[in-house]
Amino acid sequence: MAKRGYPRHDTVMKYLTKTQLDRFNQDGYLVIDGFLDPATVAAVEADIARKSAEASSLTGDRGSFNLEKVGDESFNKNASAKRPGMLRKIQSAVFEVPKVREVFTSTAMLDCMEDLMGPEIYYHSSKVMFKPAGGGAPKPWHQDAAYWTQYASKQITVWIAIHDANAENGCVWAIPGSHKLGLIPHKEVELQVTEAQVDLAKSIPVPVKPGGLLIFHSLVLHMSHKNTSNKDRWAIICDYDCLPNPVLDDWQGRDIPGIDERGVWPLRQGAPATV
Ligand SMILES: O=C(O)CCC(=O)C(=O)O
Repeated sequence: MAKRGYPRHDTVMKYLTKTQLDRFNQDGYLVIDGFLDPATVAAVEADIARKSAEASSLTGDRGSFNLEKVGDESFNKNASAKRPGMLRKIQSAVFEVPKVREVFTSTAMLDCMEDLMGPEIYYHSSKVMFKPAGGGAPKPWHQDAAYWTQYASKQITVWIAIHDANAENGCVWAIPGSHKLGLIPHKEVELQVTEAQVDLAKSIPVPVKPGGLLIFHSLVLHMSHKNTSNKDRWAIICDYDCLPNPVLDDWQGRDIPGIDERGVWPLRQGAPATV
């Protein structure tokens, strides 16, 4: 029996190559081009646009909608001024945007996650992350595990580019191998680490083409810059867990299909295939 958790090398791979798995273990992240075909990317984009239209007259956060804030500090949750109708996030995206749910619960996606996490896969949280042209806010250096300290740091995040994400419009930057550093202390305001805590010389941009995946370990240090270009940068993000921890954010006792009475949403509960 493979042990619960990841990585595993003793089982048949369902989606990834051994080289990709080794790369993930070494760097703590992995890019896979062309996971979604252009038609699927277009369908997801249209469904996000449909949902976003509901937020067009908002002047403050409501429900799953988070608006961009004014100024470079707009990632700071204590900054009050909002940019009316300009979305930063749709939280709980798999429950709000059906095409996002289809992508993140697809067989190919779960096969890929199984190669990284083992045969037990649980949903953890999800969002659409907008970085609008002409000022979409930066996201400072952080490790996602800092948000989830009540759980073992075994989550893996899948970040999918809906638009071309490059250094001009605020792609993700990462520090290869930083998942081996353990959890670094984060500041309280919009959890982040200071640049003095990061070996910036090792940071590299991680551009991703539309439909491509960026998969990262919850301890990898990463950030993204402000979008000063004239091109929007949208991404869809899902966090998976290999332990049966309750769904984050979304559940709160609501009756959501798929989520059991513990607040846990098992996505796959298979026996490992042995070589
Ligand atoms: O999409 C981005 O710009 C950054 C996202 C990110 O850092 C995160 O979701 O943890």
